[in-house]
Amino acid sequence: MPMQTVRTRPIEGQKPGTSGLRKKTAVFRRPHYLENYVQSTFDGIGGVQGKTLVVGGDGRFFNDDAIQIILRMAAANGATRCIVGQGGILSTPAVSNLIRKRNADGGLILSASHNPGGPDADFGLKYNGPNGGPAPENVTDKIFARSKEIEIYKITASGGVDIDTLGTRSHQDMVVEIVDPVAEYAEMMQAIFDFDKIRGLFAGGFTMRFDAMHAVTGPYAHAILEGMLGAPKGTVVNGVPSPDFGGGHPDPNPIWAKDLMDAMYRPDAPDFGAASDGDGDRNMIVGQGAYVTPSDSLALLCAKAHLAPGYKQGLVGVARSMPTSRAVDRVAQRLGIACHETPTGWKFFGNLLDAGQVTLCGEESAGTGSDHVREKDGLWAVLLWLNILAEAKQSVADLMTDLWQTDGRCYYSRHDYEDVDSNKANAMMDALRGKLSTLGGSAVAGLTVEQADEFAYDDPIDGSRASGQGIRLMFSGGARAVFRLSGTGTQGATIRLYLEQLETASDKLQLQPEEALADVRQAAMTLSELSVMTGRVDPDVIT
Ligand code: G16
Repeated sequence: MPMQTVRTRPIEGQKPGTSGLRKKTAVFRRPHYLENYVQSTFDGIGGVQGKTLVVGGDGRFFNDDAIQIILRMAAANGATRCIVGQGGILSTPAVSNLIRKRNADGGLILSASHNPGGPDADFGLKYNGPNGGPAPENVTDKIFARSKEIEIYKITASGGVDIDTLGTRSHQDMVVEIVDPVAEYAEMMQAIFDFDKIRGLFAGGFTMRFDAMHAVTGPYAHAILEGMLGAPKGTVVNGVPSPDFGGGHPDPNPIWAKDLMDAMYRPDAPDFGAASDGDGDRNMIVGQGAYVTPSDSLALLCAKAHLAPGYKQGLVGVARSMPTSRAVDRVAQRLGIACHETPTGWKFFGNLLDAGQVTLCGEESAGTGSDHVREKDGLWAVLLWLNILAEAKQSVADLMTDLWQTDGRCYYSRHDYEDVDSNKANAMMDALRGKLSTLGGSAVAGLTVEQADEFAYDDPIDGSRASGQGIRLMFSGGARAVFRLSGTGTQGATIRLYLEQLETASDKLQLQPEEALADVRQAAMTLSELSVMTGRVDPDVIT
């Protein structure tokens, strides 16, 4: 068989982070770089001989070329079948669904998520396991270990495979099946939500703007929202995936989805606004003049999910990542269901979902999902909101106000300090870590520290322990500040400061978040000495 075994050498730094390996595109395009990582992944999961893999990406620059390399390497390593999205396109939740539905052995997703794309921007590759979810740490550790000792990789000598035409073909001894990226995902959504009800909502004049941010959800949103649900043409904007996402950051938050925010805060705003990210797993929700934080969105979905057919039996339990606000905890407590707190990273929800202990989960970083797949799912969250809006017949703002009146409001904001010198960022975290045991009882900015610790998680299913998962400062009166270093950046270190303040007084539920969070911010800055240690005063991004 025309197959090459190529001699190679380890390349430093092929360590998967929170969400696979993410680097500058130029790094991925260096000779042997992608090949080394793909071979390390195959070796790290025990080989792909006889296996079926799902392959697809968010359409960013280098997507097509990288897929060709992956297919040639899968064939040379003995894989039986690769299921590939037409044109190389598959959203992350669609990959998760295909892995599960087709009983595949895993999948490779080409994306750097919400990071920008292009020759000078970012690229990424992540491996999802047979449950459809991101590889757990014991697997990513093996991949990293292999990347440090790799000596050869295998690749077929022959040229490309047609990935643009639907149907089945072969590459050497491997079957390549090109599938419609949307069809099976849309079918799943139809089984979870009441499409008739949502169609009725649109037929009654309900208006919406969905911003696909030039990224992967465009085809999905056109087909589902405008095609199946009858939303008027033009509801989906920026709906054609482009290799550099129209030159923007496909990151659904008020900063990068500013056009959508502007549209939703105008007098003629549509009833509902939403956006998704590069690979379709994140979401942003905004009503008329009413931005909903991801943490609040999770709480609202937890409170109302039973209005959608897929969740009409109620929820078994919920989970949130540690830095996510505790709004969902309050709803879960009222409903009498368990609420789990896990480290940042979707992979930590996997065991709880597989064990049937949680139905919904979510993160402050705009990820929300359920047990329907093993990834966060942007369009799913939008459809669940639509189903709730269709049943509740209330506006987004009224739904949120009702929720706050019932459970209190967790004011919340995240401050990001980007591209900080890594040594300085680590020194700041080390210094804060070093004094945690002395902080209890200290008063600062009118708040008293009740507990200061570094979050560690013991997985209740497999007993594994994840430590060093963020520094928490809990204050009297329901305030909390969390410090964490990002695991997804590609340049320097990003310090994330997460601020939260609970408010239950009914006359204080409509404050500006900056006002409600001023004391906890000052306390966090004082205790961490962030400005002195890093030279940074104001954050680069506030969401
Ligand atoms: C990835 C993970 C998310 C996680 C996020 C954290 O998101 O999939 O579960 O919340 O990283 O990012 P950071 O470490 O920068 O705070 P994505 O959407 O980039 O895959």
